[in-house]
Amino acid sequence: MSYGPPLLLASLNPIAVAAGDDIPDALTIDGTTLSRSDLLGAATSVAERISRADRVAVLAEPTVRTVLAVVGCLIAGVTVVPVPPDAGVAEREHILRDSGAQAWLGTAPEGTELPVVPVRLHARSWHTYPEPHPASVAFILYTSGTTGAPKGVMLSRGAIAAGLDALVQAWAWTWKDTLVHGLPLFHVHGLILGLLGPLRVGSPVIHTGKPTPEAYAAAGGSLYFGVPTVWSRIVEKPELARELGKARLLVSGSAPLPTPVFDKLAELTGQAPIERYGMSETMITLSTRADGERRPGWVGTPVRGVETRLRDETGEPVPHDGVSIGGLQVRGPMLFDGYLNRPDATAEDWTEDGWFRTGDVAVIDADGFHRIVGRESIDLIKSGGYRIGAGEIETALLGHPAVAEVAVVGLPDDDLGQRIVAFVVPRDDSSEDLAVELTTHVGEQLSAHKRPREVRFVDTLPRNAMGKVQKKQLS
Ligand code: MCA
Ligand code: AMP
Repeated sequence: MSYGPPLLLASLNPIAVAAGDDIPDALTIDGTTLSRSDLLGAATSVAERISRADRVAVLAEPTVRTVLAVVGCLIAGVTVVPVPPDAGVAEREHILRDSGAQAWLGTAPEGTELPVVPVRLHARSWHTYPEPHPASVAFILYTSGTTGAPKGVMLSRGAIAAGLDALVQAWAWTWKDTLVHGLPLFHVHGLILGLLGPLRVGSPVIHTGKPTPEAYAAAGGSLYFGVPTVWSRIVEKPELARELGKARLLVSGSAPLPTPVFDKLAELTGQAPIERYGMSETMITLSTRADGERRPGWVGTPVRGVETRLRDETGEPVPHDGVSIGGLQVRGPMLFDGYLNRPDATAEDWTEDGWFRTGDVAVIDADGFHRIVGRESIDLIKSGGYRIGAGEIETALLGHPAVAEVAVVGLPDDDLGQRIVAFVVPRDDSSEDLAVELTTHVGEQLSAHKRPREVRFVDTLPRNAMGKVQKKQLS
């Protein structure tokens, strides 16, 4: 008999749950609140149904079913492959094929060929499972590269535990906090930090469905997570923003927080936001601290266990003087285990001496504060906090018969940070209808957030003597 599990989700430890009449509810999502006992009992029942599987796909809608599926897999030691609920045909097929998921757990999209294992909301089991090994892969999270289809980032239980504990320390996060967010449950931000974080710490979490200013203001939490688009929409509604002044910490990440938004948020809520920086591959490596300086435009210092350095194009060190710009490299216990089935791409990302190349360009000052200056590649777009590869959208558009040539770029956008714009050379005539058709086509093949916000028809694309498209000239 083992009483260990689930150590990763420490607040769901069976002994603590059985003993804790007064411990707070675990979570509220989609209008339903679950006590810790409900969550543990229902998720353990899920674990019993899938404990012989290696890897299952979960359609990551923000629902109780998704939470039970994820927690059930973590209890049983089954790897979860979260699938964006709005993933189009090509993206979903790629994720299923590449990941080797054996079944859908919970809700499945129509017409699927994989078996479906239902998640029962009212079933309960109190069986206990041994804690899976920390090196075992908990999640395969699909994330875009500059070209090709998304790659599967393998995150181990040990990496997740280390990554969360570092944030607990940086943000003085305790079970007394109530976390509020409305972020998607298929990326590190909403899923690992926003769901597993509270279940590790023991703080309740309220998932608002969508991260609207109204829902954030009404939730009455002490700790809030948002991408910059969420914060910029909140400061547009001063009355609602002021409500957040009662919170302990407002945390921004996934993309650069514009300085005016930082300042406005500080003015309206009486507190400067915490900024932190991370990647699907690394979890969160840099952050300002609950008890430390919060400087607009800067993402703070390495969290516990992380080291960083800057390198130029030739691999030579770049001084940490607050002005010199270099490629940011990181190492630490929360890094991923490589891309599934892609040893080539994994090897490319690591230096010979064991540092991960983030692909971001940064400066570090003499106090160890970091500022992210931008990305090395123009082909990785950040829109609404989503990382989107230009190549993937170009491939989808080239699959449409009306498209002769295409170049996709991210152009500056006050709301989204960058917005996806497709420059298209049509085979025949262009029209407003064709623009809508192409946008819909991308949505059918990929995910909704990968649809171009704008399609601009052009006669030619700017190319250099080698024939390569000069994306910097597209604006
Ligand atoms: C959007 N719409 C469109 C188009 N684009 N319609 C037609 N054509 C298009 N091209 C639709 C939307 O589907 C939506 O419809 C409506 O227009 C309004 O869009 P909008 O208000 O802009 O909202 P949104 O774009 O749907 O959402 C904004 C958002 C979202 C809520 C900020 O981008 C978001 O959830 N971002 C979070 C991303 C994230 O979690 N990233 C973490 C990864 P309708 O209203 O009908 O739906 S980064 C990570 O994990 C690392 C480790 C880190 O550092 O955190
Ligand atoms: P993803 O893998 O979707 O999490 O995207 C990771 C990328 O998001 C990083 O490589 C950065 O380019 C960007 N990013 C995340 N957090 C920040 C931040 N606080 N400031 C600037 N860029 C960020």
